[in-house]
Amino acid sequence: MLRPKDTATRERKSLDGLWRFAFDAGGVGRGEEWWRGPLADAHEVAVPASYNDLFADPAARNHVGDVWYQTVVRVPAGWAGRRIVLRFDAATHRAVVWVDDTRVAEHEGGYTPFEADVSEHVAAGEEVRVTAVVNNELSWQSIPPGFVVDTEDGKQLQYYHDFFNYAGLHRSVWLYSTPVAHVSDVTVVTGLDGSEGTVDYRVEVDGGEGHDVRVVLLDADGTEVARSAGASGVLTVADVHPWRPGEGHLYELVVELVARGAVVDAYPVPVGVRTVEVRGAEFLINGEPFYFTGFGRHEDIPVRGKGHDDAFLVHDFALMRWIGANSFRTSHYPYAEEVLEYADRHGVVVIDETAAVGLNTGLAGGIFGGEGYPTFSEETVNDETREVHAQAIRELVARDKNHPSVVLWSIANEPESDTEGARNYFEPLFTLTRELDPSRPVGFVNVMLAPHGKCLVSRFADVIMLNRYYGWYVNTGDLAGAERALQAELEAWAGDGKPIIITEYGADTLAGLHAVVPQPWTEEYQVDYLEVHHRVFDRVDAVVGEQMWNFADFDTKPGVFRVDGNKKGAFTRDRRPKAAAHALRRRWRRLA
Ligand code: GCB
Repeated sequence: MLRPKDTATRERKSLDGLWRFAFDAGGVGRGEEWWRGPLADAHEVAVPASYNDLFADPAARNHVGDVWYQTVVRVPAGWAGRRIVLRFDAATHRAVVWVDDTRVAEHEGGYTPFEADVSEHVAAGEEVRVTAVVNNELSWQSIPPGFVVDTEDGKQLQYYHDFFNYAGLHRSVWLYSTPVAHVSDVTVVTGLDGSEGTVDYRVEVDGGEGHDVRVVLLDADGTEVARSAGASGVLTVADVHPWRPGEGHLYELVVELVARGAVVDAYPVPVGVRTVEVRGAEFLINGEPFYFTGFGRHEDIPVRGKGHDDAFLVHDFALMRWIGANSFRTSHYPYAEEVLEYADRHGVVVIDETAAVGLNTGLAGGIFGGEGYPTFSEETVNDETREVHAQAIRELVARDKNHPSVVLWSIANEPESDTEGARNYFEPLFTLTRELDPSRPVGFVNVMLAPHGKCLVSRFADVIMLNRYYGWYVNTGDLAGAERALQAELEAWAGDGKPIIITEYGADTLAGLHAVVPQPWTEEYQVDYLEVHHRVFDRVDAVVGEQMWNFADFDTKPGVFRVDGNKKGAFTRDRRPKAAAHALRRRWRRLA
């Protein structure tokens, strides 16, 4: 799905800012058709942002159910006769949208965009009312899964993942226009052969029967390096300047739709020419072994919650650069497209993950009302869930396929993976991901509960991704024992002959807490814990990466294991370094 852009033939208008907003605690808005007029008793709310922490009100933070967003927008007068599209970059976890009284869109899944052609429902120069009902409930058939419990105090939400269920319009909303005949999709796959680069392209067109497609590849300074005609083809670039980790060199593929010699539509796609390959136990970028350093992260900041924020975007990348990180994982959902575009431009390597987190009742089972649920069953995660999961993968690949920064798909985080149910659930999802994108390796992130020899899903993966907490959840306070256990397990995985990325290892640490003897939660313990892990990684050749958990402290639901959230950050939630940040910086700058 193409991101809205201003081009010679296209225009976009941001709908970001303050919107009218109403909680629908009784769940009556759909029946009462609240979209038909101005929302009554409305608050004002910021878009983009999670609504949860804006109001200093526990009922707002913990609301479960529908909320209503509304704004009025004037359609630019110059858009007469054009195709007009309303686009939401994200609505967490699902939404229905109306333009005035007409229902125009519905979308499931909180972290991928959706849009509606509203040309027939709006008039250039006139105002329209845009209303969205956004719902934050999780079920066994949502990705991520969870369930709603009815209590005396109203609905409560339970889920198996370790971050707060922030909700709302987390990313920008756009009204944009294109010509009626327009470019509707572009796919690029790049190759390298010595000093020659190739750009395999495929263009899809809507409403342009009889029109021609032509493409021009420009270098960063605007010089033309290749051109071609036709909806698909291969461009070759002599003396190519590859995209590589640390250096985000980008070309621009300008796609034009042409009728009778005139350009009808133009759309530019940034292109990084690079290759990705798994060979034996190595992960190769441009044919060279790559070692991942960096983090699992979250989209999580004070007040805005999961709302995208460009200031934090720039600052977080600055901190990753400061610390010597060359990569991160979009744990545990697709991040804002702004983040991937930034990574493209700055040569930061990304493991791109779906929102399939918490498909594992073993991780928190029993805590919820004393009831244990099986993860995979007719009543819990089932075939219908798998179809929702498959759709989440389709939407992720459709959105992110052209980003050179994305080198590996992660289709789930820490699902149950040691049962036949898991094996049957996941095998077709691996097949699907490879069909959608044969150019990138595919994996999932394995949980400690399914170690080597027990996991039945890792056989489908090109890369082994492991989250390990020796010295924290097990061997707590016993780093010598942790070192032995980690070494033994990694050696077993190395026997599979695939590359291993440690996608999580970490220890909760309260900034400012110190001790002279090793004490969990102190800054010293976090440093020692990391050192032990690094020693082991250095001894196991198949380990091709380390992504510490987490970049920064982040918010979670309340719990006896959580002190104002998860404290495993190298940085605090307001991005101040703990001692571990300095230790990581020394190591990663040396490795670089
Ligand atoms: C994990 C999860 C992550 C948690 C982390 C922790 O394995 O993947 O979402 O936050 O452990 O800190 O427990």
